[in-house]
Order: sequence, then structure tokens, then C-alpha cells
Amino acid sequence: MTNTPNNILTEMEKDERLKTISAMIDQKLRISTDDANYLYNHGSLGFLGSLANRVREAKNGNKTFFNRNFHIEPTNVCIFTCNFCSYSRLIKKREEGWEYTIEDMMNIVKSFDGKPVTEVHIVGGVLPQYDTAFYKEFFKQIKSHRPELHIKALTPVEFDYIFKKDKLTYLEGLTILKEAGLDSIPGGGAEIFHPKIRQKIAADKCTGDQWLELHRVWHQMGGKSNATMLYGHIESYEHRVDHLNQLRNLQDETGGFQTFIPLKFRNQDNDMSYLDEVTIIEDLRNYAISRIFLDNFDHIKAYWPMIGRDIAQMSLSFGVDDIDGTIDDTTKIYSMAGSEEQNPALSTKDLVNLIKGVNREPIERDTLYQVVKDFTNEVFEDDGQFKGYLSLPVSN
Ligand code: V47
Ligand code: SF4
Repeated sequence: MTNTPNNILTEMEKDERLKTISAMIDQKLRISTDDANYLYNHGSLGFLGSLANRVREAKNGNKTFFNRNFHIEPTNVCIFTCNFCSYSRLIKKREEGWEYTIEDMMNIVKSFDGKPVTEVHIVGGVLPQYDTAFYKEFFKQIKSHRPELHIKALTPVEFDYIFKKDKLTYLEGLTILKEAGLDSIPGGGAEIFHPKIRQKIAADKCTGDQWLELHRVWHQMGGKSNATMLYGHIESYEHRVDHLNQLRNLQDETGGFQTFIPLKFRNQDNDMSYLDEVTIIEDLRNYAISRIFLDNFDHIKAYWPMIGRDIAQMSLSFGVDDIDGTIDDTTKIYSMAGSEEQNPALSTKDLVNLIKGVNREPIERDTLYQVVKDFTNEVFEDDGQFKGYLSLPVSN
């Protein structure tokens, strides 16, 4: 293609717009949804990284947070039919899945006795036997066994289902579960809010508006929660920006979100396996634009079992300041969907070295971002030195 004067002019105009956005970031000004769309369409990886890193360092300096938690998934069978999820397929052969009782799950909780975990993350499929009374009893038993363990549990998908079934409003249901021990709400179930996409990938579970309303009610009760976005499937950049914008608006209203976690669509063993996965470059661009756009979120988190350790480490230069998934990650949802780490487990030492390897400061936090331990000057027994990248090259 030859460059006509018009083409050259257009390129200059584009550069001008990127320059303007860059100046806005320097002045800590909020970018618009149009700006965000522009960045998705025209921002190079290097440009986006430098902007996102400025925002990250202005908010969190070099600090990189992690926490020690474990997962409990009550079941891997689900009545809903999200096409991207390997759990929904198991309902046809339910006997191949698991359906834990409270006793089964308390045995998992007890297996962590004496281990330095501060949080249990509970989320899984939706089945009728798991109702409000079930979770109330389960949370009470956890708290009576280990009162200081933070319960981060369930998503609007489960809440909406069980509260409707039990004829409770969101406020009534959440109040019951809070009294039983629920401490915070994880970010799952958000997927893509836009109804055009949600209808195609998650037709029968709660809507985007219901997801947002449930979090609004929880925040109004004084609770904290997280938010996610499942990206890299059939959505367009406009749908991602719409999703981020709805989160930013709710955060302006309530201030209850702690962290945003972009989740990369993985294509193994689900009804969307025909789709290619997006590239690592796209993952890093997406982290960066999320960091730039969500100016009222304190933290952007990478879930390393999903993207692999190397990309998680790289993401720390693209806006991410928090890495999830330590010690002995017991979740199955990702290994079933084709995550990089089939049996994700990372020792604290490995994670600390991963963070130090890119000159960041590792801080162990609790769920509410209170510092548990600053590992910046920690020397481990061998010699505490970083010995190179920790995992083999990722496969995609
Ligand atoms: O909502 C399901 C996603 C989410 C696939 O809040 C998939 O701290 C990719 O929300 N490819 C649940 N993703 C997990 C989640 C989460 C994870 C880590 C930390 C936190 C937090 C929350 O997993 C679901 C869905 O978006 N998911 N299938 C798949 N094939
Ligand atoms: Fe069920 Fe959640 Fe999977 Fe959807 S994403 S099928 S609601 S477990």
C-alpha cells in the first residue's frame, strides 16, 4: 500500500491521540471509553506497557502482593450451560463428577490445619442440594473450627440461584450468610456483561445486571469483593470496554472492589474448543489497558496457574501488582479447561523469587490487603537468590 498524504495525516492524528492519552495518564486523569477502544485498536505492546507501569507504580510502587489460600470446589457438575466451561458438560454424566458433603469439605479444611493459609476460596458448580441452609451450616462449621480463616466464597451465579430458590432477596440472603461467616466475595461469574455476548456464552445463568446488583448490595453492606472478565473468545474490544466501564461505574458508586482479575479463555474440553486462544501479547495488552482504564481499582491480579509462571512474571511490567495462586492450588476449573499448570503448586520461596526476579518487592497480604509479611529483604535458607526463570516455556 502506498502512503498518500491522507494516510500520513491519519497516522499523525493517531500518534497525537496516543500522546494525549499518555499526557492524561501523567496528570492522573481518567481516560474515556473511546480512549480505551482506541488503545485496544492502536496501542502497541511497548506503549501500553509503559503507560500501565506508570499507573501501577503510582498506585503500588514496586510492591507485588500475594496471599496464601486454598480452594474448595463443592462440585464440578453444574446445571448451567456456559459453553466455555468444562463443568457444564459433566451434568450428562454426573456420576463421573464429585458432589461433596459438608463433612467432605470440612475434611479439606482440616487438612490445612497448622498450615500458614489465611483464606479459603469456595466456588464451584451449581446443583440444587447446595442451598442457603447448606452454605450457612458449612460457613458456621469452618468458623467454629478455624475462626481466623477468611471465607471468600460463591459468586452472583450461586447466590442468585439459591436466593431465588429460597425466596430471599439479595440483601436477606447475603445477611444470613454474612452472619454465618462469609467474609468476602470472589470475582467469578462476570464473564462478559454485554447481553449479546453473554447470551451466546452463558445464556442461562445470572445476567450482567444481576451480577453487578449482587455486588452493589454486598458493598452497601460494607463487604469487599473482586471482579473478573473472561476475555479472548467471541467478544470484541467494544464488549471488553463496556465490561470495564460498568465495573468502573459501580466502583465509583460503592468503592467495594479490591482487585480486578482478567481471565484468559482456555479452549480445552469445552463447547468453545473450536476457538483459538489469544496470544501472550494480547494477554499483556489486556492487562495493561485494564490497569490504565480502571483508575479507581487499587489492584490488578494475575492468576498464574492459568497463564503460566513466565507470563505472570512478565505481567508485573504491564500493570499487574498481585499474583494469585500459592503453595498448593487445589482448584480444578482451570486444569480442566487447559491451563498452563495442570497441578499448580508453587512454594512461597518460588513465588518470592519469581517476584524478586523482576526487581519487585514481594509482600504477603491477607484477603483485605493487610500486610502479613514483607519478603523484600528475606533471605531463604539456601541463599535466597533468584536462579533464573522458574518454569519451562509455555506452550502457546
Ligand atoms: O467465572 C471457566 C472462569 C471463573 C474457563 O476473585 C474459565 O480472587 C478460562 O473467578 N477458560 C472462576 N476461564 C474463577 C474466578 C477466580 C479465579 C481466581 C481468583 C479469583 C478471585 C476468582 O473461571 C469463571 C469463569 O470466568 N472460567 N471456564 C475457561 N475455559
Ligand atoms: Fe456452571 Fe460456573 Fe461453569 Fe457456568 S462457569 S457452567 S455457572 S460452573
